This record gives sequence, structure tokens and C-alpha cells, in this order.
Amino acid sequence: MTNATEYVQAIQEKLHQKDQGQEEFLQAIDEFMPTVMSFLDTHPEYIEKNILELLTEPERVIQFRVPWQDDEGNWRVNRGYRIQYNSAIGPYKGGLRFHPSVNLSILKFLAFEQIFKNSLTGLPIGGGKGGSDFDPKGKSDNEIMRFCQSFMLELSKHIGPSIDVPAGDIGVGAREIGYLFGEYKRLKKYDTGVLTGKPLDFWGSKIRTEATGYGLVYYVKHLLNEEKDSFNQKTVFVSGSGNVAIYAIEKVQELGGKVVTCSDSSGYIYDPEGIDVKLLKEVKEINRQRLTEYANQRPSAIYHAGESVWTLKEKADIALPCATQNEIDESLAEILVENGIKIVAEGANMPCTVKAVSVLHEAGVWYCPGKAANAGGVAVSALEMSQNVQRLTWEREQVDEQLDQIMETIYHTCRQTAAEYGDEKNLLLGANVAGFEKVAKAMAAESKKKKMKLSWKYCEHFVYLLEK
Ligand code: NDP
Ligand code: 2IT
Repeated sequence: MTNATEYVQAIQEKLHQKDQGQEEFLQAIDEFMPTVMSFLDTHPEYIEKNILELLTEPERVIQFRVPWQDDEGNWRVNRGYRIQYNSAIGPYKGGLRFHPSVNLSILKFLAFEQIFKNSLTGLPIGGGKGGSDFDPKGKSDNEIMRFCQSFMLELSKHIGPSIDVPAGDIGVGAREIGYLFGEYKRLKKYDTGVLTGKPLDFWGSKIRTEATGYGLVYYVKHLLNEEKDSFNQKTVFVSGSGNVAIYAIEKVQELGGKVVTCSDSSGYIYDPEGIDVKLLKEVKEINRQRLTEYANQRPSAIYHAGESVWTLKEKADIALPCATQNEIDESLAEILVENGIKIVAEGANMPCTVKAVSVLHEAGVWYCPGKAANAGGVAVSALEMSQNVQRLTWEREQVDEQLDQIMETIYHTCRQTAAEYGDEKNLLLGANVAGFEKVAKAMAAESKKKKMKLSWKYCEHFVYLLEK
């Protein structure tokens, strides 16, 4: 029989051949594969059933055109996608991203990661992701609405509360979910559970807006607790200034830490007095302005145009990348180490490159992978699905408490699994193995182990039946 290393490497090579050019997808594969080898060594039954190769192939990839009219009456065309990656433990679940960089590779990496993230939540949700290369920046509300309606015209054919339940991601928040839901309702029927992250007025869950950022901070809080430490007096760097970043900043400050940075794709803010989260919300959420506006209104803030926040050379304790994939490469990870950072926890999906993760591990920095640390968003999405099925809305405190408990369980699962398979501090290994094991078990249960062998016992039984 093939050993686990050979088996995993053969799948990896095949994917590199078949999916040439899908850089982000192959990066996610290369990050994942080596971490499950020791697990597969002790579980040959999954090799026998070829579960890993089956799992790396998406169940379905849907691509469609999205025509829409701009305010001048011109017809524009974008590309829409939905990747229905794996439904072993529940309906496909994952966000929609609207950003000009969106392509098949990015959505496949996001959907692949989502499988394990959703599994770690302990809730019955499979993995999926979708979106479009549509750029919401500079578009009017009407243009965004018309785009969302056209996008849903096609997407509605493929989703449903027990089939596939999209939500938000970059460029998709409650406003877009509202337009998408309105169109779904017109096309199909009133089905609250078809999307999550809905506005509260039509059955969205309390705390869903805050969930990813809060959940990220809860994950780190439980790590700090176990190390007999806390957020109190900690200096924290955050990147991004969108949904995840804003609520991560809010929660860190509530727990006594000081966040001194945030960023967007045009530059970053260094605010040594601590980010004024009320002002940040006003600039980004209410007025939908750029971060320069925050700097204009806040005397203590220094704005660095065109630079990555991770080039900042100042002492800090914790880094929370909350913008996008590959924002921290090897050399930026080295700066983080020199700055004295002890914990890097990913609010974004795959913000650290594979080499950056190695730098952090080698320097003894706690690296908390996105698929575990940012699972709070999708976890509360799953709680929204539960509320929708029950036709109930739960109180803020109730959802927040459940979110905290889920993040605590995910953290301990990662740490215990990491210890079981070699290295207690390797939370990436812990997250990958624990997320994979549950899905692999479910997939294995769907198929018989081997063709039944014709043993003497069966032959005797057959003869007995013939004689009868
Ligand atoms: P938002 O659209 O609300 O905010 C995105 C933020 O990241 C903005 O500040 C944006 O700046 C910045 N950003 C986006 N792309 C780039 C880029 N190429 N370079 C530099 N900055 C960039 O998105 P979210 O906050 O929802 O998502 C942020 C990350 O968190 C993503 O990786 C997402 O996949 C992940 N995530 C989101 C969850 C959710 O529930 N929303 C759940 C789990 C993970 P600008 O405005 O200039 O584009
Ligand atoms: O990356 C993610 O987990 C999300 N964008 C949230 C997905 C969801 O279904 O809430």
C-alpha cells in the first residue's frame, strides 16, 4: 500500500498539473497537504477510499455572465461564480466576494478553506464560495442594486436553504445581501434561510455583523488565557478597515488592548493614541469614505499613502491581518518578528504566504490560521440559519455567548489536535487535521469500504440457498 507521504504528494502533483495558473488555489493546497500526512499515516482507511483526492475536487463549479446597466444606460458585463465545493456535512455555505481581483483561483482557494473552517465550527455546514469581478467602488446605490439583481437572476437557480446558503465577504455587506434577498424573493418565494448576514429587519441574526471580528479576538483571548495572559495593555496592529477589521478593533479595545493601526488598499493609518472606533465606523460604515478622511478628522493619526501597514517598524504584541490574501509575505513576517509580535491571528483568509508562516513558526510566534480564527462569522451565519428555521430571533447576549463558546472550542480543538499529531504550538496543523477528520469521516461513511470478498463462509451460504 502507498504510504501517506507518497499518496499526498501524488495528489498535490496532479493538482499542480491540472490547475496550472491557479496560484492562490495551489497555495492553499500546498499549505494544507503537508499538515495532514501524519494523520493519514495513522488512518490508512482514508487513503484506501481515496478521500483526499475526492475532497480536493469541487463537487460543482458554476460560472455565469452578469449583465447590468450603469446610470448612463450603458450595458456592462461581469463574470459571476459559485463554487459548491463539499457538502459532506451540510449544505454548501460561504460568502460572496465582489472585487475586481476575483477569479476562479481565488474563489477555489476560499471555498477549499471554507470546508475545514465550517467543519471546525461543529455546525452542519458544507463548504462553498462565490462572487464576481464586479468592483463596487465608485458605483451608485442604484448600480449596485441592479448588479445584485442580475447576479441573483442566475445564482437563484443554484441555491436554497438546504442546498447552498451564501453570505457576505469583501465588497458584500448587509446592503448587498438586502438587494440579493429582494431579488431572490421576487424570483422564487419568501425563504428567509437562503442567505445569511441579512439586515436585522428581515431575519438577520444579531451579532452577525460583529461576529468575524469579535470571534477573532475571542480566539486570541482563549489562547492568551491558556498562557496566563490577557489583552490588557497589549499593543495591537490591525490591517483593513472593513467589516472584520472594525469589529476586531472594537473588541480588542473592550478587552483593554490598544489598536494603533488600520488600513485600506490606498494606505494605512498609524494612530499611537489608539484607533477611534466610533470615528472609523462613521467614516467607513456610514459615509463610505476612504481612510484619508479618518486622518483628516483625527489629529493623532498619521496617514501613510501607498504603503503596507506591515512595513511599520514599531513595538507591538499582536498582529491581526484583516484585509485580504497574501498581505504578509516572508520579509513582512520578518518585520513583525523584529517588532516583537508574539501572536499573529488571521481575520482575513490566507493573509500570510506559506513562507511567512514558516518565518513565524521558526521565530516561535503563535500563528492562528484564518480557517480557525475567523470562523466566528460563518458560525453566527449558521446560528442565523437555525433562528430562521425556528422563526425566532435570539438576543444579542445569547448569540454573543454562543460565539465565544464556539471560538473557545475551536481554539482548544486546534491546540489538542496539534499536540496529538506532533507539535502543540502548530495551530495550523491542528486546524487542518481537526477540520479534515470530520469531513473525511462523513465522506467515508457515504461509500462502502471495499468490494465484498467472496469468502468460504459466503459460498457455503450461497450453496445452502440454492439447495433450498
Ligand atoms: P470588507 O469589504 O468589509 O473590507 C475589506 C477591507 O480590506 C477594506 O479595508 C479593503 O480596502 C481592504 N482590502 C481589500 N482588498 C485589498 C487589497 N487587495 N489590498 C489591500 N487592502 C484590501 O471585507 P471584510 O472585512 O468582510 O473581509 C476582509 C477579509 O476577511 C477577507 O479576507 C475575507 O475573506 C475575510 N473574512 C470575512 C468574513 C466576513 O464575515 N465578512 C468572515 C471570515 C473572513 P479597500 O476599501 O481599499 O478595498
Ligand atoms: O470567509 C468567510 O467565512 C465568510 N466570508 C463568511 C461566510 C458565511 O457564510 O457567513
